[in-house]
Amino acid sequence: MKPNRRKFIKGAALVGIGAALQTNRAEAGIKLLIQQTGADKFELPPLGYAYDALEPFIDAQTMQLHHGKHHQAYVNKLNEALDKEPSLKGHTLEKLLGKLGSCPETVRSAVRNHGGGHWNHTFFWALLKKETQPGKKTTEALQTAFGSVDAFKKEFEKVSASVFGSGWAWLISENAKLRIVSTPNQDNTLMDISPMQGRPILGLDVWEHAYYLKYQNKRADYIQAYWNVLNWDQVEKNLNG
Ligand code: MN3
Repeated sequence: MKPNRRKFIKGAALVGIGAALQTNRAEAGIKLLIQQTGADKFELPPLGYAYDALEPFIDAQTMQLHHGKHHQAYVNKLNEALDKEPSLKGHTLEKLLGKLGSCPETVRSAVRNHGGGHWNHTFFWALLKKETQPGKKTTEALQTAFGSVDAFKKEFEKVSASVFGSGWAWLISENAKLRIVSTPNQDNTLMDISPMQGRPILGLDVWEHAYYLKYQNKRADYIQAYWNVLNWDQVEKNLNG
């Protein structure tokens, strides 16, 4: 490719990304904005609680590997991709994911997989805490959308169990309407390339690395255990977001 043409495409991608940020913020009201640091790098966020805080439902070793190894690897590989395309530096992760379609092809898959991995896990860690209960607004919203909190749980379990291979199950808000969806791999509904669009309210990682040490092939048991560690206070915050 001629240098001029290449430069033009990079410039166009950057302008497109800026426009997407404004649209996303205005329409979806996204609160979780993951920033690059002053060195234009994304960083592994601290969990905010001990690795064994979710025992016995999610074991300490799984949490340690999941956060310290898997999530760290997504962050590292995302940074490596951005080093190859400096035009993508200085943006929030939400902005990058919302404009993947215009992301230079050389790094698009890397930003999708590792940027998605970084966002999804950052979102997920905040959703884990023992002994919380659905708040008033959450209860009402789930009743309106699904009939009851229990009916929501049943539907969410069904969708989580039926993800083929690796992926995520989500409760999303799409134009203030709640829906349960799943995405493959590290995709999420903030990505412009996703067939489902919406603001995640809660999500469950159903990759085997999230549960295999303790639950082996019994994903259904892991999904049941999630209800014991789902941070309903954070769900309520996300709903208000
Ligand atoms: Mn994971």
